[in-house]
Amino acid sequence: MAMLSFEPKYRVRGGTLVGGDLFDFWIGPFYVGFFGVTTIICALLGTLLIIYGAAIGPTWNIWLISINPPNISYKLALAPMREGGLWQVITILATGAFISWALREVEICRKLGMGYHVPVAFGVAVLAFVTLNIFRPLMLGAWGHGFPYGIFSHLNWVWFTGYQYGNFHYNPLHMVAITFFFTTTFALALHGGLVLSAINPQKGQAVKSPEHEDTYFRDTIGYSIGPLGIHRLGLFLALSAGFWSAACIIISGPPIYSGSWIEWWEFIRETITWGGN
Ligand code: 07D
Repeated sequence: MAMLSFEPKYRVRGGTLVGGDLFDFWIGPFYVGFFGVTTIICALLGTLLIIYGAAIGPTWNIWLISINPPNISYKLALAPMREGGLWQVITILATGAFISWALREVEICRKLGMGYHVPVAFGVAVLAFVTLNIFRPLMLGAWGHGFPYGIFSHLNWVWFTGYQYGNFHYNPLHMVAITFFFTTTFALALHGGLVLSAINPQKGQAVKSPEHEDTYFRDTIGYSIGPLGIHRLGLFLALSAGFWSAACIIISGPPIYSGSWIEWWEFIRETITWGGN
């Protein structure tokens, strides 16, 4: 069925999680839904507050605008608006927008009778965000441990937080996360290259099928994971990248580990004895 005739057939009511029929309609190509409305409200309010924060701040330079979390001395209390309160409200609104967006994706999945793979995937990105700016600050006892909302300022936060633990490259779970990130891009490059090579052959040649793609990899490395398998692998690699990122930052700080990641590896020398030494 061609895409344009498919859409009206499947744009049917139902499958909503809350609100029944209330926002169960489309505006042009966009499904609205209860969670579409909550996404718009949170995102608009959050964006306006960021603009307000920029307006009361010292600069309009886009690279330098920064909405900072409260000072550590505020611990887990609410701070005055100009001293980190804005950051706290924006964090709540950002989280509200992300969760609303994920739930809107769930409603669309339900309407189409699809699996929940897309919202689950987006959920892992959201997990990384809430780990950085909600779970970890809660564990460390101050909102001041969250990262600031600014282009250069968040880079400075990563730099500063990284060196607080000696050298972040030595964080074992940071290693795992980076390995998954790099493997994800490698797998997608191979997959994208393979699909384009089959679907977009030289002028005058017939478009090739997945059988050709499978045979290409069997001929090269003796194994093909297959058309479904590559997408399962891709999802696994990408979700693992996000998951281990969240894990690598949550273990950086009390109550888990607050020393230098370089020295952490000393445990090998301390726990393993080599031939009686
Ligand atoms: C948070 C994005 C979620 C997105 C969502 C959707 C918006 C914007 C706007 C709220 C997590 C939309 C969002 C529309 C919202 C507002 C206003 C993803 C998120 C919800 N590192 N490092 C990582 C590498 C070094 C350090 C992750 C590489 C140094 C610290 C990843 C290198 C030092 C932290 C990664 C490298 C250091 C990280 C990030 C190389 C610094 C983290 C990916 C080659 C001296 C962060 C969970 C991610 C982390 C993180 C990669 C180097 C420090 C694995 C490749 C040695 C402190 N680093 N790093 O998942 O784990 O982000 O975050 O050198 O906190 Mg690192």
